[in-house]
Amino acid sequence: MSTTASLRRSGALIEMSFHQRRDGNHRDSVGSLKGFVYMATYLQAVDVRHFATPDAREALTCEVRRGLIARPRSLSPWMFYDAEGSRLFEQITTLPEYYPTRTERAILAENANAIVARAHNDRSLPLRLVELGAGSASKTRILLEAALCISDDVVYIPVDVCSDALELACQNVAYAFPEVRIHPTVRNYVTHPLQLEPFDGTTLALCIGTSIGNFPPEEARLILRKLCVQLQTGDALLLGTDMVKNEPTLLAAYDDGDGITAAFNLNILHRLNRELGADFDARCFRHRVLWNSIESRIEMHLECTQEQYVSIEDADLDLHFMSCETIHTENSYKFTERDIQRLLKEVGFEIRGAWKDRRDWYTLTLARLR
Ligand code: AVJ
Repeated sequence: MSTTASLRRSGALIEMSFHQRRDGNHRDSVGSLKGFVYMATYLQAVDVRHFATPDAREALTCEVRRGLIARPRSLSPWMFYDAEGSRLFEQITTLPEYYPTRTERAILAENANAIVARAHNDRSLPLRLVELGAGSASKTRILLEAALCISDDVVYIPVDVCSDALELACQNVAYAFPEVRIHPTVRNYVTHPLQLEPFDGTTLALCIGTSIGNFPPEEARLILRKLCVQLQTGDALLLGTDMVKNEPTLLAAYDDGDGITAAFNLNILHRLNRELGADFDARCFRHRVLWNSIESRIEMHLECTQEQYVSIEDADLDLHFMSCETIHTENSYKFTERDIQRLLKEVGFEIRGAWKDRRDWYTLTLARLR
């Protein structure tokens, strides 16, 4: 059962939804919630301290036990996105080496009207945009602007594991488009698939920012299949995918000269120290990136540079890291056109259009549910 807190600013309605456990405790999916969420300067503050739940810690503890006991060791990329990780990722998106964000934004700036018009052809009906992994929603505003051109009833559901990022997204959107109804949802859509209310209009699901690239093909199919279940025939999906390209460009995008991506990667250890009482010495780990051409993915690892004993109190774990041992923290799969077509076809979508940049570095594909 979901619980809704409503905040009202003249004209703009923002509803936050949280999942309620059987024992009545509210919970967000994962990630610590700050004491207060200020939606916009005009809105009243909501004390969400009691929303920060043992479950967030539980999900973190389960993941740590799953990933750090196994060999090779790994941790899931959703663990990057606590407040500090989300902040570092926003910084990454501004780096000269990290081309995906600005390339996608340029494609959207040129084609948002065409994309939205093709997704929503009955202008008398409301239009709902549901975004998986919305982050700060800085690019989504381009799509919302286009949506408001063809429908005067637009609903936006940003979904993110990090409430701080979501807070920023809501502020950005509520300020720019007070007429948009915003329903932010703090949720880990990987571990807790999204549940959408029935909607009497068109839903355009957004999986942009190449976030689908974090998942191996079978998991990507599973995530899109679970999304399909929440959509109706005629609803659409906009999928953003980073394409396979020359290795030096790919490696530089994940190992920038300023070391921001390295800090983003190492932040996972700092997070475990902060939230699970671990005692990682992050100075004894270094950021490693490699291009796995067989799997068509960039891999990020943390390599132990000095033998280390680590205890993670809340996970009841004592670990021994040998020098050169690694923790695999992220995959970023890169796509070919055939990969995109196969993925969308297999989960039940028919492709309605594709938009690229002039270097074919990035593709936005619009698909409709059959
Ligand atoms: C947010 C998952 C799309 O894989 O490109 C950026 C995350 N990792 N730099 C990506 C990321 C390192 C990003 N995604």
